[in-house]
Amino acid sequence: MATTDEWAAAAAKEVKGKDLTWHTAEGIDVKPLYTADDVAGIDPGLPGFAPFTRGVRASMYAGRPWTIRQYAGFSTAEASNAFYHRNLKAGQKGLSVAFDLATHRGYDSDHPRVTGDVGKAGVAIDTIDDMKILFDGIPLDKMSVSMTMNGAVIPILAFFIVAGEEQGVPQELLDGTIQNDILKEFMVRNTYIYPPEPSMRIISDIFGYTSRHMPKFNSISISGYHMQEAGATQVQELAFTIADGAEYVRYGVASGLDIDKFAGRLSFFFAIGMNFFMEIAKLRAARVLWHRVMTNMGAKDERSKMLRTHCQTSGVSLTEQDPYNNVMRTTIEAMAAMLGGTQSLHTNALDEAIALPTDFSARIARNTQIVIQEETGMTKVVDPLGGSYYVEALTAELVDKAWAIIEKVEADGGMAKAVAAGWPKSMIEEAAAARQARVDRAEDVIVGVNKYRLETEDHLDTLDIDNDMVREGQIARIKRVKAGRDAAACEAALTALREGAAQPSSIENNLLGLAVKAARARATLGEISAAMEESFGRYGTTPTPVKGVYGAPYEGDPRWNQVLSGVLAVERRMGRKPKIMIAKMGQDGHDRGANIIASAFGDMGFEIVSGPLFQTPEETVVVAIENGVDIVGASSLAAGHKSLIPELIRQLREHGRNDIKVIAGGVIPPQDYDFLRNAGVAGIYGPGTNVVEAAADVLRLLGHNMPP
Ligand code: DCA
Repeated sequence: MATTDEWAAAAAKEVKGKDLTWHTAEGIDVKPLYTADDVAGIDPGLPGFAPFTRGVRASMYAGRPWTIRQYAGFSTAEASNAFYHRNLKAGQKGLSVAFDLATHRGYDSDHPRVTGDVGKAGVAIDTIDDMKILFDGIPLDKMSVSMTMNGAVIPILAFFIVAGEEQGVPQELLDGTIQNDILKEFMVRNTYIYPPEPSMRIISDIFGYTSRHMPKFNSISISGYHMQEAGATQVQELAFTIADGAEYVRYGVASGLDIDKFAGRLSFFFAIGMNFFMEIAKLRAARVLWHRVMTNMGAKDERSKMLRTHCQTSGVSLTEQDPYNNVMRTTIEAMAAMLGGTQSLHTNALDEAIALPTDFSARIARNTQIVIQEETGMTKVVDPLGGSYYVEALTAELVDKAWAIIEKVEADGGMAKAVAAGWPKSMIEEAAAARQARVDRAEDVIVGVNKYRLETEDHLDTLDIDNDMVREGQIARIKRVKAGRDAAACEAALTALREGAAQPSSIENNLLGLAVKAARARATLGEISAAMEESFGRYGTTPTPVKGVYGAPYEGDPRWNQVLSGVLAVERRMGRKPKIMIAKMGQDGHDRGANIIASAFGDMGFEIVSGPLFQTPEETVVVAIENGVDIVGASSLAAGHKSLIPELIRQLREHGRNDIKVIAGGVIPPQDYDFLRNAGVAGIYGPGTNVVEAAADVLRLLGHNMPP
């Protein structure tokens, strides 16, 4: 039998001494070979038994495969309902509702701040009537429904409960999950409404209400997904998600709940990216960590310590370029999710990098899971990678690395305090900027983007939503609902909610309980949100870009130096640094792209003006003019670009400031480029743009003769 030393000598000879260690972004040194020595002392136990490393059920998929749960929703309740029926007929097993950004942020569709957002990145829900139409013909006692809602979680859950009631399904029988994870919103996704403290009260109130009345309902989906999408490493995603979970449990207990009465209904949600084995190990490590955390917090019931999770394949791993490659990417990620032991899975559609799925792309995405479940035999053996030297060693290493961050969070007093201090967000943003630099420098390969790029891209048909039509329809329905309700009864229910929000939490003042009464009285989503806003206020932030992380690896790079000289030349000509404002308009809080651009351009010598989130075009123009910027870069990831950016240009012209150039970046389908150019957009930078080249282009716009 050969020894590992003999193997090392043989391998070194083959590669002429080259170091084969892979230094991952997580700070893990992955070796080219794992052996029994690496798993000495590691016993992953058995599936269905603590600490659930190998899965939460004894029989796992051999007994019942994971739930195929595709996240979907767009335009109106009618259109989304029809889409759900088609998908369920074709083999989907559970529902997952995507709401539009107006709904997320607690605005009715007739609110002037949301003209660009209604029905765009999800379905518009303003009233209980919308919710009833959304689930028409879908029995809510038989179908488990997940709802991604965090900001307007109280009215949405109230509408869901009342929709069930009016379908004849009592709330005790409702099955599903509400995302309800506000901490990660403050960290990465920004679809909050209220400040952190009242937002945490909302969560405890939901735990209280659901533990009393909705025993089958998962009261939260503690989500790492958006952290990875925002650029977090797998260790960061793991650590902050588990730490978020611990914080929610602490708040639940502090509100007077018995830990074992609600913890069994907490669920999780992770992203699955392209680092195949790391993702498998991450899900296994998550279960070990949660079991440890919950044991330390005094949970007795094993169900309270069992981490059940949904997964979604990674959106940021998909490319606009050569998009059929996305089918392979999603397949690989789906396999990692199942080999890691997920309970439920969404597989992204191949056009997800640029638009909402069409029926065609949604079918391929769904069938990716069906093929794995029904054609491959992969589900027949529980945790088939259990005992793999590499997977077990990696699982243990991820547990240790994440635990170190969790301990730091706990030393800071828990995740709410850490989020308020801002360091988890900065850590993620630094990881995002570093990753962007690795991609732009082609150190991390993305096929079809920074390697093997096609000379010409094939056109892909994508879904476009007529936003004006959806908004008009919604406004008409809001009017009908308001005209048909008992105005006094509705006002009384809203007053009770207003007063409940102004007082400390109690069973009588439970916000969800009060909102259910308001929903029965036909109060709208905007009215219910506004009733709480009177006491809680509305929260807002301005991004602060990280410095030096993007630029550091470029030191000495010739192209980088050309751009730096270009910026200096413009600075000399203008007598000040060129100024670019990074603007986020509409209710789209996805600020990863905006932050990366701000960080990178800042490192290249531009002066950056970061606009606050959720601005109207008018507000953006005011900030741009007051700060004397040369360029406004509008970052759009949620399909509002066709209304918000032309309006911005119109407003600039109205102020006589045609000299301020407008560029656009983010998720913008190529077929919209001409429309935007005709509206006056000077440069468009879609997904896969090299940021240094984008800066070179901006210098050209500023009149500098930049070499190609
Ligand atoms: N043998 C026997 N029973 C099983 C087995 C098995 N092998 N596998 C599952 N079951 C049972 C479970 O006991 C469960 O019932 P319970 O809730 O009373 O324990 C039921 O079947 C449903 O299975 P589960 O694995 O819980 O799957 P889902 O209902 O799809 O729930 C979960 C998954 C992650 C817990 C949930 O929070 C969810 O659906 N999240 C989705 C979040 C989402 O879509 N986000 C969008 C971005």
